[in-house]
Amino acid sequence: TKSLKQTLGEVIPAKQAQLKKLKAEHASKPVQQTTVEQVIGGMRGIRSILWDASVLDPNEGIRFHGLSIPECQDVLPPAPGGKEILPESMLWFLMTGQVPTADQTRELSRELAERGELPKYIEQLIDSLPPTLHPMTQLGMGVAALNHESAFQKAYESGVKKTEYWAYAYEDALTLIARLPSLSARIYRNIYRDRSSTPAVDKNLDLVGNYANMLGFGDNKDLTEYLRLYIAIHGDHEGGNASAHTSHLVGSTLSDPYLSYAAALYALAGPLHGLANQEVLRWQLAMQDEIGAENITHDTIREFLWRTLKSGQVVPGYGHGVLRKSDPRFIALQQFCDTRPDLLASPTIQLVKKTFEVAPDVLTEHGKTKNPWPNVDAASGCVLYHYGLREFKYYTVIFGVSRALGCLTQIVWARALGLPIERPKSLSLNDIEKIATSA
Ligand code: FCX
Repeated sequence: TKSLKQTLGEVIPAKQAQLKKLKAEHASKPVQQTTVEQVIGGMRGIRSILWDASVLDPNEGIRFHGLSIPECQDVLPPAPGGKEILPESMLWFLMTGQVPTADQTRELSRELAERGELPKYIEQLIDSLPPTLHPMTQLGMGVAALNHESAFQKAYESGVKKTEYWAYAYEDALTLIARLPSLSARIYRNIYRDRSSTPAVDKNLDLVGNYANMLGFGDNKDLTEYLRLYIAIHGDHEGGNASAHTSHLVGSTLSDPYLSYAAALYALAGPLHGLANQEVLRWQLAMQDEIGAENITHDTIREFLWRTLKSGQVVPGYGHGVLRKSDPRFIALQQFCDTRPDLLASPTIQLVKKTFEVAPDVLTEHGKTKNPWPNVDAASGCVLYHYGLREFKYYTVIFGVSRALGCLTQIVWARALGLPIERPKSLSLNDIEKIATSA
C-alpha cells in the first residue's frame, strides 16, 4: 500500500496546476469589498487566506474536504475494535483529500509510533520547568525546542530547491505530530502526577492509544475513544481562527514547522480561543459551588448566567467568530455521551446539558453576541472530568495535540504551493477616516 508521503506527492501536482491557472487567468478579479467595520473589527469576514483542507459554514459548521463531521464518522477508519475516527485517518484525509484504507491508517499509526519518543534534551528541558508554569506555556516551549531536529531548517540552510521544501516540511510535520503525545504526557505527569515516569511509546498502539497510556488512562477504553474523537474533530477549523492563522503567518516566513506551530499554540492559549476549554469547566464548577449541587435548576442557572454577564465577563463555551448555530463538534461530543449511561448520569455532564438548555435564551436577551449557541468548548471538558482527567488547566494542551493536524497540513501545502510571505496592509486611524469620508 502507498504511504501518506507517496499519496501526497501524487496529489500535489494537480493543485499546483490549479493555482497556476488561477493566477494566470484570474489574478486581478475581486473577491469582495472590505468595509471599515471589518478593518477595525478584527478582520471578521475578510476573505484573505488560502486554506484547502476545511471550510467553515456559519450555519452548517465545519466540513473537511467537503465532508461534514457525521460523514467523516461514516468513512474514516477507527481503531481496531473502536468506533470513533482515528486522528491518523483525519490527518491522512486532511493532507490528501482522500479517505485512507484501514491498512494505510494502521501503517501511519506505526510510523508515528516509530517517531514518537522525545529526545533526551527535551525531557530535561520540560523537567526543569516549575510545575506552577501553565501547561500551555510548557507545551509551546517543548514544541519550539524540538526544532533542534528540524529537517526543513537543515534543508533550507543547505540550499535545497524551493520546489522540494514541502517534503522536508512534511518530515517535520509528522515527527512533531508523533511527539506531541509524549511531550504533552510528560508535562501532565510532571505537574499533576508528582513527576512519575512516562511510559515509553508502544509501537503497537495508535497515536491516542499511546497518549492515553502515557497520561495514565490506558485502561479506560471509553476515555481513549473519546480522546480519538476529540482530537480528530478539533484537528482543523479552516484558516482564519487565531491558531491556524498564526501558524500560517509564521510559516510563511519559512520559519520551520516547529516554530510555526509553537506560535500557534500561544494563540490557542488565549481565553477567547482554545483556553475557553479550561474556562468552561472552571466556570461550570464555580456555578455548582455557588448554587449548591442540590439547588441546580433552570432558574438558578439562569441567575448565575446573568451574574456572569452583569459582571462584564463572557460566558465561556458560547459564541463564535463565524458560526451562527450550535457547533457540530459540540453536537458530536454530546452524541458520544448520549450512548453511554454512565456519562448521562454524571452530574458535571448534566450541568453542562442543563446550562445549554437556558444559555442561548439568556445570551439572546442580553443582546450582544451574534451567536448565542454553544461552541465545541462548552462540551469537551466535562467528559474528561467525568473520566477522572480533572485537571482542567491541562485541557487546552489536548486541543493543542489536535490542532497540529490542520495547522501542519496547511504548512506542508503552503510550501508545496510556493505561497509567499504574508504581508497585509495596515492603515492608520487617519487613513481609514480619509478613505471613509471620501467614499
Ligand atoms: N458571552 C458574553 N458576551 C459575548 C459572548 C459570550 N459568550 N460572545 C460574544 N459576546 C459579546 C462580545 O464580547 C462582544 O461584546 P462587545 O461588543 O462588548 O465587545 C459582542 O458580544 C459581539 O461579539 P460577537 O461578534 O458575537 O463575537 P466575536 O466574533 O467578537 O467573538 C468569541 C467570538 C468566540 C471570541 C466570543 O463569542 C466569546 O468571547 N466567547 C466566549 C469564549 C469562547 O467560548 N471562546 C471559544 C471559541 C471557539 F470555539 C474556539 O476558538 O475554541
